[in-house]
Amino acid sequence: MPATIRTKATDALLVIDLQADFMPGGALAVGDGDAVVPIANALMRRFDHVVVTQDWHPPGHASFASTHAAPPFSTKRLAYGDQTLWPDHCVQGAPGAALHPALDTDRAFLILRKGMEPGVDSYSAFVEADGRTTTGLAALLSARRVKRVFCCGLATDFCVAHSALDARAAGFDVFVVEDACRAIDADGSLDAAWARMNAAEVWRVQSREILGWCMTPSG
Ligand code: VGL
Ligand code: ZN
Repeated sequence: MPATIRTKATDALLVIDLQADFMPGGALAVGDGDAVVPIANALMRRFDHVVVTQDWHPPGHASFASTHAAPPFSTKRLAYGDQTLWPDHCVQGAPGAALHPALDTDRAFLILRKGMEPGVDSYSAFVEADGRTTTGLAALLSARRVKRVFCCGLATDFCVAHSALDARAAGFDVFVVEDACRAIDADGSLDAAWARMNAAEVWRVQSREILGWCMTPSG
């Protein structure tokens, strides 16, 4: 089968949070998370505009359960709304924050770090959890004449979904490459994320539609 999606000069790929802490054995491990690294590498070669994101929290970040002496995966009301509390993860400069060593970032024009504000989380690569503070990414992509944004990485139901929804809200046509993502899936969060994405007309696609069958990586 030939590729059914032909990538264009006005397409961008976001490669989201492929970091050690989200890999098996990491502090906030996403099951099978490392399986998406070779797919992301293959996808990046098909895009003229590639952005790699990196969750990059200061120690004592507001999204860490330890900061509030609360159990991980509980919820805490913060100034901007309800925040899921996570195990400490992706602390700036720590080994767990490093990008996966097999991720080939050579074609990325930007490595965007997010979640750096001590009191505000940022699942999205576009807008922080306060719903107001922009990372500037939408303007940067628009300046490069990008019209379509393809998303892959971790986790489908958190950083990928929030980035996809915000890209859509910023006026881009948005595609999530499902098999190039893996989910945390706590309390039905994966189904809920797809419901929101479907409602927003974020399109679900598979990597083989972009790569063609013969290019689907095996490992
Ligand atoms: C993420 C939870 C906390 C993600 C980041 O990359 O999906 N999830 N921080
Ligand atoms: Zn985080």
